[in-house]
Amino acid sequence: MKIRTKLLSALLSVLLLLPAFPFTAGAVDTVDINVCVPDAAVASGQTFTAEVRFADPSQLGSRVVAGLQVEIGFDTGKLSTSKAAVVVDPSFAEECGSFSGKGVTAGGKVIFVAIRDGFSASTGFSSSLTGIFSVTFTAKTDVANVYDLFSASAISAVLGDSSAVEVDGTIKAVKAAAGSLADLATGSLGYTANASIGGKAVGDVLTGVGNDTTLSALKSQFGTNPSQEIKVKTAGGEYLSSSDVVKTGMTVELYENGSLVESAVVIVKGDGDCSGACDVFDAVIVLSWIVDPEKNPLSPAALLALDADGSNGNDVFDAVAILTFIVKGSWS
Ligand SMILES: [Ca+2]
Ligand SMILES: [Ca+2]
Repeated sequence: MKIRTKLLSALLSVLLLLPAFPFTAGAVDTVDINVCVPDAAVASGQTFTAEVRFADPSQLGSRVVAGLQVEIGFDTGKLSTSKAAVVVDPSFAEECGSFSGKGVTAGGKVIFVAIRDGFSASTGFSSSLTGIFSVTFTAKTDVANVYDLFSASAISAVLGDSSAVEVDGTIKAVKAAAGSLADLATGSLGYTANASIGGKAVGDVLTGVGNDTTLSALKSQFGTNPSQEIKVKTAGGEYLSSSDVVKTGMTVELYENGSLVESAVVIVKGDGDCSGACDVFDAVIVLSWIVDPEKNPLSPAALLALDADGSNGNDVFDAVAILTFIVKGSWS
């Protein structure tokens, strides 16, 4: 009851402020909304997230959108969710101010309403927006593919402009692209497929991992959503705990709803002895390898990490670059 009361009061405040805001048909331009749902099996008790987004934010630029109402029906026999699991996108929330409301009904419907705060006849939601809100569902039973639970007839949206004219558009469930390490890596992190060093294949690599980076610090550098998880394992197959340091040659793995999606070899620049940091011993081992690579072998991942000057090969200049890094404290 409390949820409904709050939603109602939000709606009421909107109605009081905007007595002339009925949605009526007639506009020509369209604004489409996607409900991005994982195309994956989810086991009983597991969670997954549906992201509600503008399909093409540039549509907002050509069309003033001042208010919207989105409803997503779900099968209460197979899924559960709550008002707390409906999370408004921060950028979108900023543009709404206090003019948004959300609720989950006992009958199995997520309802979201929002109006642009402080709009004028020419100012609706800005075209830099993508996300609107997300809903995290918990499976009550094993579901072969959660995407199949979001039928077109159960989701709806109505959008209006600041002249109280309904904006044409569509809302549909789309299969969320499984995330990739390349998409999710942020900041200094980089992903390179099929990397090699001096003609030796290393495989897919994650670069830009700094000295003494713990697993929890690394995780914070990925823009994962609640259905995704980053894990790192050693060459021996042991998974790191949060405070363990990520080192050259370890494997970073991306899981989506519990399934392994992608993996890559970790490269900590300059860390050729796989200690997790670049120090003087790394300069020593690259010189040892140069002098006698058969007696002092190094893995392709180590050689890539030791290519400190980025020449796609290993020579004395890598040792010089490593020593320079140590005294300067940065690679640039
Ligand atoms: Ca090292
Ligand atoms: Ca080099």
